[in-house]
Amino acid sequence: MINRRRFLLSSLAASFGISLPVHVKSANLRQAFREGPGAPLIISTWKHGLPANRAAFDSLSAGGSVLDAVEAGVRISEGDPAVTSVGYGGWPDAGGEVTLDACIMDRDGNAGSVACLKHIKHPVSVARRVMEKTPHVMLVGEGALQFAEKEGFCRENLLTPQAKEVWEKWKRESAAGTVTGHDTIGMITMDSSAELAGACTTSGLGFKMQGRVGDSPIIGAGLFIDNEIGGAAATGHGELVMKTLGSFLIVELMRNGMQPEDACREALERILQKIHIQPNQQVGFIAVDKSGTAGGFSLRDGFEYALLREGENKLIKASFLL
Ligand code: SD4
Repeated sequence: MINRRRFLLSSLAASFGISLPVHVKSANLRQAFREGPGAPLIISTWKHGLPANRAAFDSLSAGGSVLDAVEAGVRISEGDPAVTSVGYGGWPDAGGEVTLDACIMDRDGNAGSVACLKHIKHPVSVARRVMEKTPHVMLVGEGALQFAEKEGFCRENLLTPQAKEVWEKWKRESAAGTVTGHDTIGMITMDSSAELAGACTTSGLGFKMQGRVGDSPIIGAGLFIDNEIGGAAATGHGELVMKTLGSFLIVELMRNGMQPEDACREALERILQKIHIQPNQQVGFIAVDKSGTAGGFSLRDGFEYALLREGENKLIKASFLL
């Protein structure tokens, strides 16, 4: 009880701008979870997060690790051609090529990432191999593809007839430089022992400049996990998230006692303070802390996230700033 009181005190102190020593806050977050129900919690961005959450939950239920679960979860969106912003069926770049960005992070602070990867349907699984089988964090382009093939991943055509049609229409009708789409999947999974893992995977902004890489595969921007504190993930215009290292910032704000939703809001305020944003730009964040509190927030109206906890998997409309 004393520890729960201290946890509440820490949150209260944060709301008055008073900072407690980091080791006290971390210990309180850990203790608060131990006093909680200890059920898995899975949060992910957008409506397609619902089936992804379910797959992550099924993986945990089958005895998978929290890392297995987060990978299994986002692979659902990667493999679904109806999800036109992730993996197979994703909208291509300006040259008509599907290039994928993804990252994954485990409870021990290990991370793997791929960017501008062509022809491979499940970039998150390649990112996991980068993490587990190389001394590096990130592989890009041709090198990432070579590594994937060496690891046994097969080349596939990722451009569906539907995506090709949309791209051809864009080429005929749209002004050069117009980009679109905000449906990256970012997921944070917490198992019943409060261990955390996260993943983020996308085909990036539709019709992006060739060679462009967004926030999603950048550790600290599209995703960050600190197993002592919590995790955060981003969706939307990656340039805004990269310039403010949004996910890392959110985890640091939670380290200082802020609630996940407030931390997401604060990271969006930071974007507004530091960057001149365009009228069409959107960013959404999700976050979970070690006590099992989850939340999200977005710059503008329209962002939703999927939250699975205590057997219920539901879509939540995020509050927004503008
Ligand atoms: C990017 N953040 O490449 C991604 C795009 C996206 O939901 O659609 N996010 O900038």
